[in-house]
Amino acid sequence: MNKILYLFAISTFSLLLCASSASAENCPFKSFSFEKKKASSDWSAKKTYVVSGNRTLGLFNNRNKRYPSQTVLTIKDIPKNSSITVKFDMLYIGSWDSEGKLADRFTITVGGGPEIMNITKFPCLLEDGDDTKPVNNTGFVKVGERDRAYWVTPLSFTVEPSVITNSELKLEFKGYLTGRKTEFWALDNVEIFIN
Ligand SMILES: [Ca+2]
Ligand SMILES: [Ca+2]
Repeated sequence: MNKILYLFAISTFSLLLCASSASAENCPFKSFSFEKKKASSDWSAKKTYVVSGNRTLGLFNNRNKRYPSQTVLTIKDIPKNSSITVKFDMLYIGSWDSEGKLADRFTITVGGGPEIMNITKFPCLLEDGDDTKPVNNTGFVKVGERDRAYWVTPLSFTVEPSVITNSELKLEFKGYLTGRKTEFWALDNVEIFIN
């Protein structure tokens, strides 16, 4: 079976699975796996990057002009009075710091308004602070000249209907990094569920 047919068969199969499941809860309203070079217009920053053979949305770094510092996801046509749940894989690339002078931060906000997530603890552990000796990392990815360790963490959050206006929601994903060349982030497998 050629690749396109195979992919078609898989997606048809998952559609059937969704249609036949007793509750619609398991079927995402929208999902993004970023398998093309550019993400869809739902995203403000569209560049993708291959990490261990898999395309992700990124890379991002707020201190390095070669990379965007944030991306905004616009979700339209949200049914009235519904909350939405967003699940995604967060890729922490490099030596993110949970404390000290070099501490980093990652936030998700509703279009200039309320903060949904404010992450200050990261899984990026290094033996003896040596970034060639990462602990429990998912893998390595080449960024520029260097192979950097990365850690994937599944994250999720729910947005209440009170902050959704005119059936539309803008979610801003942003990192506040101290490292210009040593710390990056990317997103993958974003799924949006209507509750
Ligand atoms: Ca992907
Ligand atoms: Ca840092």
